Amino acid sequence: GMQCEDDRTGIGVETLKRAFLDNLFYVQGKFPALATKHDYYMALAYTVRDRLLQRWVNTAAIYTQQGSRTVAYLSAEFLMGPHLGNNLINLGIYNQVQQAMTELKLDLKELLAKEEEPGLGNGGLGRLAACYLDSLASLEIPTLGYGIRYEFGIFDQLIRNGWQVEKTDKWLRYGNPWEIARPEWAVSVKFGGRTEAHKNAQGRYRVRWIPHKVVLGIPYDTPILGYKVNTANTLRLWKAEAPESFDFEAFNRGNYYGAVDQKVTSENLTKVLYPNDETYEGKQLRLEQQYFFVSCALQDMLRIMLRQKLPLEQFHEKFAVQLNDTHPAIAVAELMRLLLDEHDMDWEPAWEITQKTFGYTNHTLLPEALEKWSLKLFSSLLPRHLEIIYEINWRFLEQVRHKFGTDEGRIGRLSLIDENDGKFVRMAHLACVGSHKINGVAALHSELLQKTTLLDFYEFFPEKFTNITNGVTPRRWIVLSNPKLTNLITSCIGDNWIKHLEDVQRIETYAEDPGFQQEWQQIKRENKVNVAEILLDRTGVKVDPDSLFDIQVKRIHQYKRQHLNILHAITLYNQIKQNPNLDITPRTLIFAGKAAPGYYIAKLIIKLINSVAEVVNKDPDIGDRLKVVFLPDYNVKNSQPIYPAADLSEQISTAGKEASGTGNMKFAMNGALTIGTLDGTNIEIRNAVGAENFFLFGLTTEDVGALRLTGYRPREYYKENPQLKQAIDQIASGYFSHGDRSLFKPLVDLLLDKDPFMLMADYQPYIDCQQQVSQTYRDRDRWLQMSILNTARMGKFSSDRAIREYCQQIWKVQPVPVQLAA
Ligand code: DL6
Repeated sequence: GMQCEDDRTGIGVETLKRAFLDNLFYVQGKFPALATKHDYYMALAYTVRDRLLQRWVNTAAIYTQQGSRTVAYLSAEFLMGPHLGNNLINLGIYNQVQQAMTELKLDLKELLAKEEEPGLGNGGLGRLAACYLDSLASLEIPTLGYGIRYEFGIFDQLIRNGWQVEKTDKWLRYGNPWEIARPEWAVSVKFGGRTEAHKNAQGRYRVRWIPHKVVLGIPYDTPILGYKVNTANTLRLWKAEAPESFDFEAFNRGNYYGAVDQKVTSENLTKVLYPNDETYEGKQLRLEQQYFFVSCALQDMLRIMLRQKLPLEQFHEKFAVQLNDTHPAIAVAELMRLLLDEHDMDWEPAWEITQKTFGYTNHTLLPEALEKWSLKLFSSLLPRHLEIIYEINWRFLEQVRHKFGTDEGRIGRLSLIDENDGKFVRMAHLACVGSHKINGVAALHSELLQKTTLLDFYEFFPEKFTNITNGVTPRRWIVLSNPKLTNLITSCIGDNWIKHLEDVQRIETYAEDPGFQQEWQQIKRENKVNVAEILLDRTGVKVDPDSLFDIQVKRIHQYKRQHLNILHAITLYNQIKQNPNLDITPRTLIFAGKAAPGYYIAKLIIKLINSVAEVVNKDPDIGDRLKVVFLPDYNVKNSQPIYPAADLSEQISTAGKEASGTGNMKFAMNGALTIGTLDGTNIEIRNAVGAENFFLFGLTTEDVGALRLTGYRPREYYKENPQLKQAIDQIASGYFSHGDRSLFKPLVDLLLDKDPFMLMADYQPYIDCQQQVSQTYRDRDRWLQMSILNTARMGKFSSDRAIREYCQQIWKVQPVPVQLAA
């Protein structure tokens, strides 16, 4: 053995066992006979953490020493998923740890399952931030992720009687071994009050902000290790606390309850994540959260600059700050305030620094998602920022007039203030004006941004606009989730593909190799058996692993059209009922996803899926030919077994609505074929894998626009299509709701009268395309070849490629390799 290995850093099996038992004793305070599974998980987590800390501290030392240019990724959401498994992969010690646990008569899988995931995000946007942190560290780019340490993340979803029920996510209940509090770096954040003028030392007028309240921000740091490198970056999440000194002594002397009340109010700020995906909520607390973490982050960056003795004029040279959507867009005004009011800088240099500092990523075209804050709320919470925004706007609109003359329509459309229907601050406009680059997240999305939502900005400064197509990390989404496929690929082409996903292309030569196909099929089957066990355990539904696994997992939203998928399920059901001997390709339809708690129609869609499932699954005429299952509580942890088990990936949003999609990438990388519309990155996936290896259907973005213009009449499709009519009539008549005709009426009426997402128009093309899928699945060799080619050609969709593009086009940052000090 490796006798000389340090117990905190060594990676030999004997060392790992010793370190693990030591942590069980000295961290958990247990000996094996009393230890619970959770104690063992914690002991292992601390064992891994020790190995991370060695890299983390070295990384910090090198960044400080070299004064490295740093990416600051500002995001209200980081949907990290469980850390343990990912850290084992990135440290390269998964196998050693597995062996160590086995020798201690423990099962690594069971310990991994004990980790509560930090669900600090809603969906794609938060998960993208997590993939990007993995790639940034793997590419050795100095990075700080800044966000909010929500005490309660996205709710846990229960299904009761077919309905979604939300349960508080108490993820911190048993402690979090992955974070370290840094109270020594706490900052103060002001809210409310008023501003006043005063003279500075040079006798020049400056503005002072006298707030109504002050909240403390405490940073909690989590190390983010790259794959097989020594770089460990930092995710710095802020928790709100009451300051000891402010209201406590000055205002509440002798008023103990008042003081405690103040504490409770302050801490409410970071209590809970807003569970809305794609709709903003004009709630005061949400704006407070946004300003809170942004101010904490910028103050923290200023502290780092001062510590490194860098002049503030170099802020944009030290930091490239990315705004993950408009949630952190208030940063534009906050950096201006800090430079002007707290560091006595003049407007022009402060504005130049600000614009050079920020980049803005837009993640949606849906109008209901565009954030705007009423002037009333904004001025009461951030009076100084409103003054600054007025000044930015005034100067900006002067430039607009200079370029385009007095075109009041254009000026009204570009203004940072919306005066159409009440007065609002438009956060996307603030982000555009305050950034030097603006990007969409897929080619189509970036094009539509320039042609529609941000057209006026595109006309004013076209050079700011660019596209960076999203990507996902192959470490979590292939290596960790699909170890069997990983081993097969690596046994053929070596393991370079894990860092350079373009290399998986090399498995193309095996696409028609019978031996390879046989192994490929075997792995898919084992992954399906695994999911079949999970489904049985969580839902009681038994499914056939030899059926076609047809999967749609994502947030529930009308534009994503889970209800179109359900119309297909009903159609298949009716076909079998009409012809009981029908020789159809057996299918298992799997759904999962959360609905925003206040999104009534989305919740009704969940109820519909479960209601159809109930009828279909217990019908003896149907047997194993069709099953419909809704897997509750979709999150990162529960999703990891899903992608590797899919035969078919459902990406069926109305064209023009899904900015990118990232689940589509996870599926295709794991060998699922896609049925999809020409939307988001489906288009780019289809181009990459080849049109012949992709099931395309439906209206294009242009078709959707044209159909709207000429007058869309959804009821006509219903009247003229007997299969569609039968399916809709069954829903309406209570066939799936024990005769209750009122239950699904809102959904049926919506589809027949307005159908804003054009399910009626896309129904028959979808059904026909699904028929093609079923046919193709029967040709085993053809399907396997298509599946292999999908994986082989997905190289572009690694988040490493996306991050390289951000580094070159937007951030202008270079890798900073880290060596471990001897
Ligand atoms: O860019 C990540 C992700 C895309 O893949 C999805 O298509 C898009 O819907 C999602 N956007 C949001 C919007 N949230 N806000 N604001 O979550 O971003």
